[in-house]
Amino acid sequence: MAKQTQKPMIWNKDAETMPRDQLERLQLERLQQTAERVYRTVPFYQKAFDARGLKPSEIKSLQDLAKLPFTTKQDLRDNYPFGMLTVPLDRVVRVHATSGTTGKPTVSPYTAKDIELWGEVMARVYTAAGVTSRDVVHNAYGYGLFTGGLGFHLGAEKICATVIPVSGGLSKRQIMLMEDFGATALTCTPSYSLVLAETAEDMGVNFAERMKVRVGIFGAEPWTDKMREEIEAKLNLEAFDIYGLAEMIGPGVSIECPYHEGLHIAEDHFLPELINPDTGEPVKEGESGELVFTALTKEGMPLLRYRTRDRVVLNREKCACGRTMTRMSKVRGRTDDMLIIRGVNVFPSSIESVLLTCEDLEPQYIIIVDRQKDRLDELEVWVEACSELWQRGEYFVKETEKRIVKDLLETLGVSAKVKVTEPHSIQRSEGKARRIIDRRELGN
Ligand code: DLL
Repeated sequence: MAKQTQKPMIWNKDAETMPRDQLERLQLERLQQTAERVYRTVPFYQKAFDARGLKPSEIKSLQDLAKLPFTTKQDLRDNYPFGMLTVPLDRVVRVHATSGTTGKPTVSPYTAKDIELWGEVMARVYTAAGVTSRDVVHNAYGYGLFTGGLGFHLGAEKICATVIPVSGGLSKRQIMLMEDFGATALTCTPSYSLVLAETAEDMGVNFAERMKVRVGIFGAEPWTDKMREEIEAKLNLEAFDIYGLAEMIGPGVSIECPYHEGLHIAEDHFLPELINPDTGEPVKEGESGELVFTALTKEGMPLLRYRTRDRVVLNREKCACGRTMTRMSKVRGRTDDMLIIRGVNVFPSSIESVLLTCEDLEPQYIIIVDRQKDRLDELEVWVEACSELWQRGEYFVKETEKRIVKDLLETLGVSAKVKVTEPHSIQRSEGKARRIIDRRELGN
């Protein structure tokens, strides 16, 4: 569990601790305005409203949200690149994009007002993690079309911290710079934080002793609480989970507070719903479902009921930190990356949890799913040994493999082959880690 080293701080108290009835009135007002605007300016939405026989003026309560059409990644592809804009392109001051698996990226255009909004929600993020103007932020999220680098940069400047725009890669140099510049906060993907820990070790640098880093804000990919423990132990910092997606704004949609009991959603700007991915109906309170967001204050490309495909649980209770904003659990997987292996639903996060309970293994792994012609699906997990295990020799490596096979079978209900590999043998990532190779989809 994360160390509670700080007392909660709040960037925008009026907004973040607003009584819920007031917040809901504000959300409704903003929803009505946004629906009117997209209906008037975006042909896609006009068609979708008309097809339902719905006029924006019929939205009278937050429950009416359910009458609105969903927006999917496919809709964004169909309207690529700027078909969903509500303003002329000359009002757009920046464009980000996410690389898709199927060719064309998904585009996120920002007006000047959208950039301001992004700065505001990122300032909330840093403040929730206890980062202030006195901090030196080593920002190792990738700069470029990806929203991570520039989003964290913007927020750090907004709170007047000292930001080091190092981006990803050249890890040895990063270790040197972190030490020389006295970084106190580290921002990068959770998997890259472990690469940095490993690099320091290889360089003979005792990270915990030599670095002043006390806070890490990690996101952009799924990671479990077990992974959090590893990171906190290796880097000697308090790790905060941050969530976001380019279609809404980028990082800044939600963030943990020092209580680490869910991620507070900036609900005055991003209205969350939780649905059953198969039926589109809301799930019952406390159940897990697919997260859907409506952008309430975006100017350039406000999306209605955007299907994130991320599986979470929502908690609407007020938090001990004082925030009234709904909390989402850590992302428990994606509705589209759940693997179905021999008919059994397998979540990569469950595999990760099993692997990380074994102290002899490093948190570096890949999951391979394959199906030879006319044969059953095969699940294979490759995971790295820690150097002590590797040095103990083959017998102990094989024993560990057997143990993990047994644990995976018990947890997942399907059998898996396990290969414990040499330290440093699995490719590291500077950004989002790619951990799943599903050869079945490739048809070979
Ligand atoms: O990953 C924005 C971001 C940058 C968030 C830096 C946090 C830190 P996209 O590239 O559009 O945006 O990817 C969005 O990444 O739908 C989730 O599936 C996944 N994701 C993002 N944050 C988390 C997280 C950025 N904390 C997609 N935990 C989302 C699990 C996450 N998954």
